[in-house]
Amino acid sequence: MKLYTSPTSPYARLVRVALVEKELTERVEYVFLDPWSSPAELLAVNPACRVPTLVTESGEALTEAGVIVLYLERRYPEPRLMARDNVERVHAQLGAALGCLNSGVGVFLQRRFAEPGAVLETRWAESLQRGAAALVAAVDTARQGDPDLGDLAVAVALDWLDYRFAEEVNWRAGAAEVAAWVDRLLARPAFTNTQPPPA
Ligand SMILES: N[C@@H](CCC(=O)N[C@@H](CS)C(=O)NCC(=O)O)C(=O)O
Repeated sequence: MKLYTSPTSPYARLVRVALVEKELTERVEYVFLDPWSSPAELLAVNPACRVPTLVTESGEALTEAGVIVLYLERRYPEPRLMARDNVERVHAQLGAALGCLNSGVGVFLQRRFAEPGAVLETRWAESLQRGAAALVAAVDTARQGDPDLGDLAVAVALDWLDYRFAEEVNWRAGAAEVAAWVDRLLARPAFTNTQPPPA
């Protein structure tokens, strides 16, 4: 497989984390690039020019982080990142984490490219706060066993909030147990090996 990725994309990080947890890294060639510079190599496999893009062993180009991690779970089922009993919760957490990232990345991009206080910046900043609170509220810190895809997605999203919005989205306040739970996940090699460079 070939993964087009970048050091800072939280979407790409989710795929990279899943690849480590599924013990697949030896089967992947990682191509780090800046999607914003429209590299021909990325455009050739993804017309939207976004990371993550995964080219499978059979040569199919897969886009969208959620699609890619669910594909990995289906194609390479062991070790499992989704127990049959948890299918609904895992999908709910995966969607909530990606939705929260969409709001956050939207705010980040509005601030970079749009006028200050643009309507979409305000709308997405509000949904970012709600999304972060919902992610924190949905964590079950008492659940035993290895983290699954839902847990990994939540941890990627909350860690990205610390990376880009530490002042503005203080999800750790009043959530000591969830913060400790996230920090335990962040100590796993899947996370330490995929940490973004200093902001
Ligand atoms: N919905 C996509 C979002 C991916 C995305 O927005 N990636 C960003 C980096 S964080 C990117 O490549 N942006 C380049 C562009 O949109 O031109 C997913 O879930 O994978």
